[in-house]
Amino acid sequence: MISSQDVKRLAASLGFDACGITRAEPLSEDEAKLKDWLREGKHGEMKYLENFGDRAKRFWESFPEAKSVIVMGVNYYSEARDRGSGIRGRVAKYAWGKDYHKVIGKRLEEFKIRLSEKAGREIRAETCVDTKPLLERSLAQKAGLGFIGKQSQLLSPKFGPWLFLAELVTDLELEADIPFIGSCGTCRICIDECPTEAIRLEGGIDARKCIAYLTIEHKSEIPDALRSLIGEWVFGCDICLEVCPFTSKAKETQWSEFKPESGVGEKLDLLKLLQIQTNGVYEKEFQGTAILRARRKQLLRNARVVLENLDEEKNKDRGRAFERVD
Ligand code: B12
Ligand code: SF4
Ligand code: SF4
Repeated sequence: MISSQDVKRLAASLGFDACGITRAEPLSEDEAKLKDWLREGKHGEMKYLENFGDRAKRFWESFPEAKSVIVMGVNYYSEARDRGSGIRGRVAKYAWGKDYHKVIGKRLEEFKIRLSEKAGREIRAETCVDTKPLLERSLAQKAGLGFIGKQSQLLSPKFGPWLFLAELVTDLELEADIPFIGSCGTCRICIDECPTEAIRLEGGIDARKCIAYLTIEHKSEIPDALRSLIGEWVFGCDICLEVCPFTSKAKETQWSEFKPESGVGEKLDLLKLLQIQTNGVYEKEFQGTAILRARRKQLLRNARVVLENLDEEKNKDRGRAFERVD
């Protein structure tokens, strides 16, 4: 027999920063929320989310012996230490190092093998990092890892908003953890600081306005009204995580793969980006990083928007300098 404590010890020995367990069952209430969100069109061009319900149903039907979901958190926080120069755009922290799908996916496979060894039988386990129709934040809250903040990130009492989430759905019967109860209270800092007003007071975001969506998932041109609000973000956005008071809990990651030295780092050179003429060169340049989630055309489009914004900033500065001279 393998206990929940054994599972957590094993997860910690493999470097996972947090681990909790919840029962394997469809999350009907949360899926209903997702349905409403989709009905309101808040997902924009992320068509793959539209059949989430059907995919989730098929997933659970294909795994009737599933008993538990082991939810892992991976701390990816790194302090900014960029000393580079040039005309550059900001990259969200989650994409500084190596592609988390690959890094964590590999570690999950190892976890699965070690669990079978410990259990003394070949267990059935499906691994997931973004890759299955599972609402990862809801599962993490149910497994006791933290609560969902107004900006819709899972906030961990130990690591703040800087955890990747990953799961093993398994046929092992394990004792479930108590769901985490917490709330933002009256805080609304992220709502006030989000440049595009994408965060709703009642919680959750309108992805169509979110810079992370616009720079990574949105394939068409960026709407005129939002271009200047994107500021310096060339890939993703971290503002609502950086301003969250729970960021005071952040600690440097132990995963060398996610440090800025392991990948593209904190900023991308915009003029260099604009010189990438073919998809082949683009793929080679960003191989093994999460940047490839965006196509070459999208990243170059983002680079143009940020250049426009930096130019505007410079013009404003010049204006201010003249004001001072006068
Ligand atoms: C689509 C997606 C996006 C979209 C939409 C984001 C969104 N907020 O919905 C975009 C491209 C904008 C995005 C951006 C980011 N993402 Co993203 N994304 C996803 C993905 C693939 C699906 C999320 C989803 O289904 N969204 C639809 C909405 C409706 O679902 P939801 O917000 O999770 O809400 C559900 C529940 O949480 C619950 N719920 C929602 N609000 C509330 C409120 C209360 C009170 C309660 C009880 C429940 C509840 O009900 C909802 C419906 O089921 C997940 C992986 C996954 N499979 O879960 C990663 C994921 C959520 N993303 C992640 C990350 C890291 C990011 C970014 C930080 C990356 C960046 N810096 O650019 C940003 C953060 C932006 C933000 N403020 O959310 C991590 C989050 C980790 C964490 N600690 O929470 C995930 C879990 C990936 C992972 N495996 O680690 N993302
Ligand atoms: S990621 Fe940026 S744009 Fe998106 S909700 Fe957070 S602050 Fe707003
Ligand atoms: S900034 Fe405040 S309101 Fe927003 S998620 Fe953090 S605690 Fe909640």
